[in-house]
Amino acid sequence: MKTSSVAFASYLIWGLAWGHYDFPALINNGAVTTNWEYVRQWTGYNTFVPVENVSSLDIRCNVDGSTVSAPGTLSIAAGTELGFTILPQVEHPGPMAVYMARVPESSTATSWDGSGQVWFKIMESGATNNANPLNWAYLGQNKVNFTLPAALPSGQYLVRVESIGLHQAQTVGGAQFYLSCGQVEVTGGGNGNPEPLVAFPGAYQPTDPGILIDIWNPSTTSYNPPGPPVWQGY
Ligand SMILES: *[C@@H]1O[C@H](CO)[C@@H](O)[C@H](O)[C@H]1NC(C)=O
Ligand SMILES: *[C@@H]1O[C@H](CO)[C@@H](O)[C@H](O)[C@H]1NC(C)=O
Ligand SMILES: [Cu+2]
Repeated sequence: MKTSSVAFASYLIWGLAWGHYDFPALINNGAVTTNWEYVRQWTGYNTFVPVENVSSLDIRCNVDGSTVSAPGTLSIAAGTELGFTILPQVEHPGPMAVYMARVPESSTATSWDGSGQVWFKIMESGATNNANPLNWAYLGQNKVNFTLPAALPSGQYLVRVESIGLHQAQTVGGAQFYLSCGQVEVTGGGNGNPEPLVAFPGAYQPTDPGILIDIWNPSTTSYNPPGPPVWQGY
């Protein structure tokens, strides 16, 4: 077998047999864009390996995702539908969330690192029931989409999508964070004041009830996602 075939075979084993996944492309009002054109191609993306340390910089935009740029910044109108593709699909039970952070005037979406208390949540999908087993809307899905709030001020933003795999979350550091950051320029925006604002790392603690949880225990019949509440859009 040639070396390249071996590498490809191991890629398949890591990507599929281990049940890992990532978010390579933005979806612009239903139109899938090119992989890694608007999403930062973090180091190790082709291994699909999740982040497990919520205190590390990797929790912001994945490994090297604060300093790596995507080539493009997607122009998209406030109040319309943005999304991410999921490759190959969400493989683990757990919640989905989307955060955004406004790029400072002095910087650009391609060069900003996303540091500071700047991130607000615009979408959250927790358990869809209050019973064991808990059910998850995105398990098995290969895309996630959401409405950009109409009140979102115009300007450049980083958009951070996150799926948390809770299958081994019964031990500290066992929850698996699958995440990517996209680069967008919001047009036709409003005068909203996005809040509350959090930092990554900082927003999560390893012992948050939505991160340290035994979903396999029959007495677990509810779920409380980590992080701030969703911005109400005004
Ligand atoms: C998590 O990351 C923080 C910050 O880099 C580091 O201090 C800590 O040792 C890491 N924890 C583990 C368990 O690797
Ligand atoms: C996501 O896209 C689908 C079409 O693929 C649409 O039916 C659905 O309403 C969208 N979801 C949200 C939250 O906008
Ligand atoms: Cu996995």
